[in-house]
Amino acid sequence: MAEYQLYCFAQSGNAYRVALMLNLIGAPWQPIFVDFFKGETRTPKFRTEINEMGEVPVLVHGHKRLSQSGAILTYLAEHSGKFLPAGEDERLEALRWIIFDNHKLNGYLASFRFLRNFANPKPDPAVGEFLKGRIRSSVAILDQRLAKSAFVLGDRPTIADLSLVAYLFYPPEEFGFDIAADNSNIAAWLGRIRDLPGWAHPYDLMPGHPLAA
Ligand SMILES: N[C@@H](CCC(=O)N[C@@H](CS)C(=O)NCC(=O)O)C(=O)O
Repeated sequence: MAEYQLYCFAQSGNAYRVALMLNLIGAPWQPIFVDFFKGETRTPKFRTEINEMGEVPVLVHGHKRLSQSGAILTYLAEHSGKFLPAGEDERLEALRWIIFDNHKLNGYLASFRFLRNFANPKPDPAVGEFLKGRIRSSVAILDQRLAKSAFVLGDRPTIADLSLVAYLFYPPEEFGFDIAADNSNIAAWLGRIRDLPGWAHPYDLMPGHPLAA
């Protein structure tokens, strides 16, 4: 059994944040596949034994069991000393971006991608249009931020970056638009993250891709 276990599945950008961080810090970890598309996160067993919130990612480290990628990234940064915001100002700045990301950027992007690729029945197109508008606005905010510095908090990557990349390495065809092609600062930033030793694509890092028919 590896030191860290991560409940995850390949299509989850929320879980990818944590899988990527574990890889980047060189932690010994193993994925535990969660069959989200068969409803595993909704089962009483998952909710009583794994996570009462009914979500992945869940990280197990010894006696600790953590959910919410923002909390997990914080835990890993504090334990490894890597991707750690320095001092109170940076800590709060990272938290501010992680909350913005969870709510307004990847929160909407994840919902949009789910509805477009996996929902059955398909939603009213107006829902997709609403989400697209919200995504466009949040992506522009991130792109502007990245015009000022190489990474979100400055010249080195932190957990704020690892949160914000959540769904941005998934194939553009899954979204029907290409965020990197349309936003040059985001494209350059994704390139810098891709160059970090230990980077891997979500579909190579977590189990469950391609989806079984
Ligand atoms: N804010 C959470 C979001 C987690 C989340 O929504 N996970 C999805 C998978 S990508 C999930 O497990 N959803 C289960 C469900 O909706 O039933 C985080 O960052 O960890």
